[in-house]
Amino acid sequence: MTQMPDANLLESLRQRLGPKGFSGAPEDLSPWLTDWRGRITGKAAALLSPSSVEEVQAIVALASQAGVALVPQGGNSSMVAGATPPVDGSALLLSLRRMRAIRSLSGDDNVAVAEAGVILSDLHVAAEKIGRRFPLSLAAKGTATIGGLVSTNAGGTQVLRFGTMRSLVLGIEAVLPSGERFDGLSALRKDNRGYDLRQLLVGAEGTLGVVTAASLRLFPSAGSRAVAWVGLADPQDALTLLRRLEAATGESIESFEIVSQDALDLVLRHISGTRAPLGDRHRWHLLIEATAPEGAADPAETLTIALHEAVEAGLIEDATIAANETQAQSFWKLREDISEAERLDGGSAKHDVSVAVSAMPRFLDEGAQAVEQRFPGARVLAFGHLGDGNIHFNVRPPVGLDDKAWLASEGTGVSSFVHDLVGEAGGSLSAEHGIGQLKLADFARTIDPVRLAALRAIKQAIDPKGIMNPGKLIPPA
Ligand code: 2HG
Ligand code: ZN
Repeated sequence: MTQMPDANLLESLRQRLGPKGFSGAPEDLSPWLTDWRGRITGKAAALLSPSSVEEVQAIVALASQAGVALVPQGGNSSMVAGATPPVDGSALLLSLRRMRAIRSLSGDDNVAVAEAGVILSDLHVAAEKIGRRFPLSLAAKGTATIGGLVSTNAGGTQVLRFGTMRSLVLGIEAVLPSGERFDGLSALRKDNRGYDLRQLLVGAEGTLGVVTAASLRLFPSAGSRAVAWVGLADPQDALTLLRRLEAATGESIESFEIVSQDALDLVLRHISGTRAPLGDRHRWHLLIEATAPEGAADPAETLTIALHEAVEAGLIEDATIAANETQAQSFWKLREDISEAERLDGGSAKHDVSVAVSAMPRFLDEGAQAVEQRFPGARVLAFGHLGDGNIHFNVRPPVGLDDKAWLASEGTGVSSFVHDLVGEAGGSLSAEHGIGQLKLADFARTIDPVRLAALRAIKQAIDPKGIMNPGKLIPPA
């Protein structure tokens, strides 16, 4: 059990951090107390915004002494309320947003060292300036921070080729729950000294310490990219297409995203300036991106031929390739704005699930049927990273019902039902977004006891007082 923060602790923190680093003002706190989806509003007596590792150490040391919990937060774009403080006001909010230095960028090593508060799109821009690229990308790139991306092992739309955050992190600097600084930033390509604390911190959702900086892999800038929009009837054919494209284009396919017609309709309805890339309606759509390095042949040509052959063979119904960068961006907007369109429409019970890539087409069909049969009127909205076997299998309320009321009464049951289907298919109930608060009950209900015991033992060893982001990820005893 942690303690409630008292006046002494708050005063010590205020003195140590100064006016820029400490605020108890409701207007400073309120934008950060509710998760992006608007599902949970927490409470905190103070917002702590350190500007250096030393300040983070001081905060954690003081909180540890007092036995008071801390909730680390980056851009507050979690889909599972992973950075939202508990509602009882027992924790302090620790924002890493002021730590936004890119400490170094090296084209020789192909490594960037970025502090936790660096915004993803700022890192993209900085890397491009030296002819390099940090490939991880996602819709929230304008707000998501490096610390959050590391702590949630973020995925996004380029995982097919570059992997999740875990495979892009070479080093980590973090403040452990004791207040000590763990310096694991050295970006060695090979380091085999046993347990890897850096990788343990990736995806730990702030429960083992505060990530303050990371060394990240860079790649050569893409010389050219081709972005295609495809209409088709059957996700099984989409996978056949993916394997054909991979054979035809080598390593160049980096995104293979699926969008249902319903998801596209939502975007067209709610996001201004959008229009459908193809004339007809199709049950499913794909957004495919291929890139090639500087000097290599433009992938558009190979992609055009391959897609043409796929239409001829009846694998897909229609396809178009963006004629220029503006059009490429407009295709991407249709994909990236689905979450925002869904939110504007009233929200959903979200399920960020994975099964084996080859099992996903069947899951999409049978899963949707099962949900719609069990919860009449509920509408499955499926989209996401088909190439990775990870789909956002969201369920929206029946037409005409109040979204919030439906989510409150049916949401838990719908989610348990979907997560059980995923379990039966041998999949994961969190492919990408993490556990946070919103997946915790179902994670606790379904976790293998051997894994649970190991998880708890690690947590206990590193954070014996339980001050780091309590109520997230680790199922309570
Ligand atoms: C995406 O792939 C994100 O766009 C968000 O992971 C998914 O809103 C969602 O359910
Ligand atoms: Zn996603």
